[in-house]
Amino acid sequence: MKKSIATLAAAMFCCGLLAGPAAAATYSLTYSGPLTIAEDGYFHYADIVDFSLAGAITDVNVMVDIEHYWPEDLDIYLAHSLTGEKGTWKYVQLYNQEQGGAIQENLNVLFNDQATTSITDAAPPYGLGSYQPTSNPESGRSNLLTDYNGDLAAGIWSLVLFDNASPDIGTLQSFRVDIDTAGVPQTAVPLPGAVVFLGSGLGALVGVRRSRQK
Ligand SMILES: [Ca+2]
Ligand SMILES: [Ca+2]
Ligand SMILES: [Ca+2]
Repeated sequence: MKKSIATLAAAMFCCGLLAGPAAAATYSLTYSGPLTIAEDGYFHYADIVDFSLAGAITDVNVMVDIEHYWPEDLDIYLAHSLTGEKGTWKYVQLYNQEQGGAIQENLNVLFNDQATTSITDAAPPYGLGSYQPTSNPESGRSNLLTDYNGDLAAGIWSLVLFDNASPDIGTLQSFRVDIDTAGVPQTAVPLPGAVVFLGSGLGALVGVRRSRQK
């Protein structure tokens, strides 16, 4: 059943590619948890799969709703891939163990490059505010959501979470990705990658799930 859904989604994606230039659009995609962010030494992935999105990205914002007694244990990334294949994932770090202190509980904020303050510089409690992603990403990682601009919006959007310290654990209740797109000419679409994905089906998603972290 799952495989047939994935195949249908991929077919819709393919048809979208063949339909020509896409109109500008705004998408709001939501993942509903709960997803436990265990202290098990592993990254935890919350995936939104949507191959029907059309056009190239002009802006991405991310809302996270996380229950956690000590959010500064957490590293949080947004990751996107058009196909799910190894080596195609683009990561942006949103949050890097920001030193909020004990008074900050939970994390329910919007990450937006156009906000006026980085969450690194904000004083908790953060409330329901909008912040730029961390200004102190892990070495080699981007902290710019604008890095997605120009990429095709379709594919897999994943919130990637890691809890660095015990004993407090948390739960991802939900996250939302807001994506603005503009139309792109048909010649800009990477058809060979899409064909490979169609041939590999759901197995490609499962395989990449284990190996996406570089
Ligand atoms: Ca970190
Ligand atoms: Ca933005
Ligand atoms: Ca912890």
